[in-house]
Amino acid sequence: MEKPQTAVAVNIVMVSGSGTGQTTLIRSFQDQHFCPNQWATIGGCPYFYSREIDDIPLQCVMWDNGAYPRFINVLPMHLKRADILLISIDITDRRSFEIAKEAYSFCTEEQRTPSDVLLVIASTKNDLEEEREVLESDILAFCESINAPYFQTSSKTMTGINELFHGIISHAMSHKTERLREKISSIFLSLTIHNFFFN
Ligand SMILES: Nc1nc2c(ncn2[C@@H]2O[C@H](COP(=O)(O)OP(=O)(O)OP(=O)(O)O)[C@@H](O)[C@H]2O)c(=O)[nH]1
Ligand SMILES: [Mg+2]
Repeated sequence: MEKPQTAVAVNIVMVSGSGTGQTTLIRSFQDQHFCPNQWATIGGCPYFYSREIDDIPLQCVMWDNGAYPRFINVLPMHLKRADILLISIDITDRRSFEIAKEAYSFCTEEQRTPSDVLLVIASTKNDLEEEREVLESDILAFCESINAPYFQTSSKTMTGINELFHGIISHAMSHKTERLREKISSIFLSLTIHNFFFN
């Protein structure tokens, strides 16, 4: 694959109900260990992740949106530029599942997200199986109904965290480099046609 001149930018927009463990998920991925005791997120907060993947520079922004629906007003602004919409469900909180379904409807209504956005569902706190309030079969049925890939995670045990972020980032990168290549070929084609007629 040809190395792009500029970095590929990937926007991950994250949405969930209060206390789902969304900030902890991001911080644990960034620091590669469990980061408890986060402040409650107010509005929306960007976290950055830059790497070279297969010689391609990557600049990833993970938008940590404050609890849905409390901070619903700032969400459309972030959704507009989303490559990935990541909705999380806390398995120990039945309400977080209901909120995730409501958030999914809000985010995908009225063209709030680009039509080619990758929608992903993650469950959190899978180390707390004995406190489970959301059936795994209900989450799977929801994911199937909206055709979204599903990742089980626990920030506490670092289970599924790298699989989740590396999986969605590499998907978005190959999607974006493909689109960039298509754009470059169409510009090249227009220039060739222009030169043919006007030179
Ligand atoms: N046992 C366990 N606790 C977790 C896990 N992830 C997060 N927590 C705890 O859950 C609580 C809420 O985590 P946050 O990351 O602040 O949740 P949030 O979704 O960002 O919450 P708000 O920003 O307030 O909406 C904290 O006490 C975390 O330590 C996990 O995987 N396992
Ligand atoms: Mg938070």
